This record gives sequence, structure tokens and C-alpha cells, in this order.
Amino acid sequence: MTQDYKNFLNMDRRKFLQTAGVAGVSAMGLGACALPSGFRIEQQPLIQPMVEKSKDGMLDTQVSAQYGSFNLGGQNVYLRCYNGRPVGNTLDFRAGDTVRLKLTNNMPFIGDFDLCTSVDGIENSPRGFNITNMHVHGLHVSPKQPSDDILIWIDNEKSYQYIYDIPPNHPPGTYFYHAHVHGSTAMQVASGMSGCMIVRGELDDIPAIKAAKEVVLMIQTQRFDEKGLCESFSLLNNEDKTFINGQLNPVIRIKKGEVQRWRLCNASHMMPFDLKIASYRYTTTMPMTLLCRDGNPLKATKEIEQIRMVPGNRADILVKGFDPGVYFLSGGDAAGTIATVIVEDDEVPDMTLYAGDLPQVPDLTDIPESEVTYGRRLEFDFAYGTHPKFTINDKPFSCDDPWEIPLNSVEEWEVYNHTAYPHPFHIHVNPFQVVSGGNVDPGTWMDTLEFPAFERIKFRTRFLDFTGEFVFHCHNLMHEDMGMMQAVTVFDPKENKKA
Ligand SMILES: [Cu+2]
Repeated sequence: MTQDYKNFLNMDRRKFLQTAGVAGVSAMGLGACALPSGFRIEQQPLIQPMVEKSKDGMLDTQVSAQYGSFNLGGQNVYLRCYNGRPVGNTLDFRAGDTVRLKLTNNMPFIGDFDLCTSVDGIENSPRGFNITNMHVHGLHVSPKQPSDDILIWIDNEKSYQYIYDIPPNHPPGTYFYHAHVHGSTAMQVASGMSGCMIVRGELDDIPAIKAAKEVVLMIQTQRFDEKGLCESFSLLNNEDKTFINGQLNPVIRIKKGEVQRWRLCNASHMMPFDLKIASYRYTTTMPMTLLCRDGNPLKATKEIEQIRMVPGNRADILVKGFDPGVYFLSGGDAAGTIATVIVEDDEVPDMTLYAGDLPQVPDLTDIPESEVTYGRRLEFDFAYGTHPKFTINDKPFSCDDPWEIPLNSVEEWEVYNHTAYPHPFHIHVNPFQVVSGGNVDPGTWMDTLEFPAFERIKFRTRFLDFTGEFVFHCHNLMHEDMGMMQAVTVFDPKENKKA
């Protein structure tokens, strides 16, 4: 076991970082703005990742997985990334479209890699840091090649042409893509290899929602040392800085009376966030109107003051500027302030803050107990030993034992956490409806759900549209790389198994 790996396993106590107020970052001036007297803001305005939009039902894009040199929060870094930038381009398309994504691995060769071959019994150890692939997190698409098969890998100097057929009734909302080779997932996501995806549908045609300016907030936690490098697995365990769209504590401006739609994505490899927009002295919060969780529209809008987002979660919210002043987007105790929000008092014509029912997606009707065809109990645990592993039902990940699930099954899963750490449960391809646990309202459709230490979650899910092999795993990606992942094969009983 390397020293690096041992350091990680020591799991130092959390370091609580509280970014104080608006001090600290000095960058380009923002010009005149309406602020409370005595306030001066010298921070960067939030920039948006580059956007690629579908046209005539097709989005065709190329993604280069490579090292990039750029400045992150005042430090020059040299990190694995997409297309040389700290955050990937936003891919913007509509339900029913086809997305073609050609991924090229332009990272340097580091040796031969085989996902399923054990190297001295350490197949569930971090490895293969320059081997990559692509996962479209949350998309309800086929897990078979050339679609969302994360059990393939792209060697150095090789390309792969992914093609995703987005179903016409796909839930509209915010999704993201990221690297997902078992062994290098945490290292690559912690370097910034992720980007936003927007699926548009009926919800986006509601006039009051359509009128809102859209703001993408890709929340990432790039990790790097004093040289600006992320080459050590033990670095990943630090609760260090939080970046939004590659910026440290950027400024988001809203005019009084304006409504904005924020697309929040927790693309951190391990940090949960309790997001709220608090006033300067944290005495009041700005209300948020929740539209979608993990891309799935709620039955009706819900006004909230805070939202917990664990790694892999997304949320679509509406925010309206009411009282002019300076606010902070807080990520909770560990992250502190992650953005500054300024409500400007130069008024715009008052915009409607939508409240009411949201268009429902046919696939996401409630799953009553009577519909359930099979139940499973899952135990998430940690196995001590020479090569410690995170396990599911006593086993770390293996290519050899996918669970077999017949097509058209409707299953209820109860997932137990026997460890002292929280684990964000994530399953590919099909979202699930929460029955209990996980800090969300029962009945909510999610694809990633936290289950705290020694607690459990229960949910129901339908395996209707796609056959093929895919995985569920912990979305603390260090845990995933150390074994907390399991494959499932959905097969059509009328055809050969694993067809
Ligand atoms: Cu975990």
C-alpha cells in the first residue's frame, strides 16, 4: 500500500473552512453598482461555461480529455480537464434529440490498463489516472455501447464516439457529464472533468419560467497542491476550496423584481453542500422556488430556504430579487461562502415568480407498493485489511458478478449504511422514487440520495425501457474507486440473458 493511500485512510477530522465575508479575492473591478453604503465588491462576476446547443434535433460535440494550464482561485494549476478549461462546455438539448459526443483521451500514456484484471489483488484501489471514459449522469438512456456504457475505457491517444438517443418524454432539467473509469473517477472529477447538461421539455415552455435568465452553477472542488498539481490521491480528502464554474466566490447579480433560473449541480467528488442565500449578517435568507430535483420536475413548485445537495445532485430553482443588498450563497459549515449575490436596486418591470403545478413526465408516476415485483436489501460497509475496501453486500466491485434484473421489473430497495460515513447512493439509467430517508420528501424522484452514517434509505424504481449492464455506486467517488460499486444487468426474459 502506498503512503499516499495510507494517508487517505487516516481520514483526518474535517477541516472547517469558513470563507469570511467578501474579503479575500481581488480581481477585475465591476464598475458602479448599487450597494449598501460602505460596501465595495472587487470580485469577478460569475461567468458561464461555453454553451453548445442542439440544432434540428442533433447536438454533435467533441470533448478532449487532457491536461490544461489555467488560473484557479489565484493559483496557476496544471490539471486534467475537458478542452483545456476548468469546467466542460454546457450541452443544451431537448428531449427527443440525439447527442453525439466524441471523446478523445489526450492525456499522456501511463501504462496498460484493464478494468477487470486484478493487479496483486488491488483492482479496487485508485489507479489508471490517465485512462478515461464518459458518463452522462442522470440521463435515462441506453447503457449499451455506443451510449452510456461506463464499463469501457478509452486508452491514451484513442477516441470513442458516444451516441445518446434522448427519449422524447425525458424529464427536463439539469444533468451533468463526468469521467467514470472505476479507479480514476475520483482523481479525474476532483481535477475538474465535468460539465453541465440541460435537457429541455414542456416545463421550459411555461412563460414565467421561460422568461427567467438561466444561470448554470457547476459546483466543483478541484484539488491541487502548492505546485498546482493533482497527482496524489490523499489530496482528494481535503475539505479545501469550492469553485463555481472555475471561479472562487464569484458575484451573481439580480435586479430588484428580476427572476432568474439557477441550474445547480454538485459536481464535487466528495463534498455535500447545504445551500442557502443568506443576508450579510446571516439574519435572513432569500427564498428559493424549487422546480426539479436531479432533473425530475416536482408535482408543484415548492418554496424553500435551504437545499442539501450531495455529490451528484442537481436542482433547478427560481430566485427573485426582492430586497436590494448583498447576500451570500452559503454551502454550509464546511464550505462557507461559495458565491456572493447582489440584489441591485435599479428596478426592472416586476417579473412573475412562477408558483403552481409543473408538467409531469409519463414515466414518473407514483409507484404504489402493489406494483413492486421484487425487493432487495443492500448493505454498504467498510472492510478493514491489508487493502481496505468499501463494500456492497460484503463485496467490493467485481466485473464478474452483475445482479440480473428482468426487464419490466419494479423493485423496492432498502439500503443500509453500516459505516461511520455518509454515502450518496447513485444508480445509472433509471431514477427512483424515494419511500423514506435521505433528507428529501417521500415521493420525490431522484437519481442520487444520501444515506447518513448508520441510517437507511428506501426507494422504488422501474426497469422498463433499457436492457444492458450498468452500475450503482457511492457518489463519494473515493469510496467508489475503493470498491463501493455494483453492476446490474437488465435482461429481456424473452431473449437471451444479457442480450
Ligand atoms: Cu460512500
